[in-house]
Amino acid sequence: MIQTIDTFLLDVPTIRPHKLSVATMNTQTLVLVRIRCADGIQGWGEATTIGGLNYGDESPESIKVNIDTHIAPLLLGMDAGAPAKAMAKVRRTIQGNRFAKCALETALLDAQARRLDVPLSELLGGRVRDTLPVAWTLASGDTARDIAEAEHMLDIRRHRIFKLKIGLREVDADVAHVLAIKRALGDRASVRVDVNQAWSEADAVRAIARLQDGAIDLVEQPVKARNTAALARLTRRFDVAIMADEALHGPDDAMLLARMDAAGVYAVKITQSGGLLPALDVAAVARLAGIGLYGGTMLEGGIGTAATAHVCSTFADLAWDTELFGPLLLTEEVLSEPLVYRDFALQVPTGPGLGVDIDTDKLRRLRRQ
Ligand code: MUC
Ligand code: MG
Repeated sequence: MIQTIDTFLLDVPTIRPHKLSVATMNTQTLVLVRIRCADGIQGWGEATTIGGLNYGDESPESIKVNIDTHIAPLLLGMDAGAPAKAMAKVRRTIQGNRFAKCALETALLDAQARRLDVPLSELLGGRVRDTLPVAWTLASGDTARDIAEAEHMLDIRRHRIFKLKIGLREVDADVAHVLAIKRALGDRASVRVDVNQAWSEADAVRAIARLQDGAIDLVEQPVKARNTAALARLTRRFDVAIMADEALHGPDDAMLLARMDAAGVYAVKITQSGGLLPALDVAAVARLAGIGLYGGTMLEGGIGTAATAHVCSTFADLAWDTELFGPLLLTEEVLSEPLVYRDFALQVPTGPGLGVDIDTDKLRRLRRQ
């Protein structure tokens, strides 16, 4: 039986300013959910988002209030051994609130997998890979500093895929910044850009032509999320792969974009999808439509990152790898044993459930009062 559901906000400083077109992050607020069951088993989930309300329409505070006030009461007393049934009730009753639903589904599945003594991936169809190559985002806003950061990551064999956050400055300055970094790194790295919706279609046409000539591998969400027609025109126009991120809020969007041939790659995010099972649906649509997969992040800490890793470990084809580096951007580790990053890849945890545990002292210390 589901006995208690607790939510926590943890404010954790980032290791450096993280500049996106929509916000500059100096702190990340982790949203954690703990479900305790009558058989003594507990599960953890995460609903972390980016930039308050600058990035999306759920804030850390709204997620917490909505779970505490409206969603947790639906679940209390239900059978903890039937997570699908519990989530069916939540999905039937609650509109929107994708991040909250994701955290609750993660916690329920973590608990159930621990109960069955299997890694969470095995409840999702089973893993086909134990390691996931991980991109790093260069977002200091300074070209020389970004190149030095990339060189360091190559030296320590942590990342050889780099995603550059652009869209804040004018197009010519951004393009020059990206091409300078690609010239410095050459064939040693894959260089990609994420515009976070900042460009008009005309800006995008002008910029992407030059990025494509400069051997940039991937262009993420260049135009407004709801301007799917423009995304489709850009996908048709260019050879360089165009990825949908903010345009993709779960399986319905995945179908819509696939029908329009609007993107060559999908950023699969468990929170944006509204849970782990809906994220698998997004991936299934992509597979059937010939769209490439990329394991995306909302810069979650260790819980959400591990959950996404379990999901991605089940993908037979993960052509564009992942960006599951969230915990590495934070100054504090909230897990008792950190996730392992080695040889340019994240090792998918192998223990029961998520295979990671919260450090309760850290939780007490970092928790917003
Ligand atoms: C996004 O839009 O992709 C993921 C990595 C990063 O640096 O920002 C996020 C959000
Ligand atoms: Mg993005």
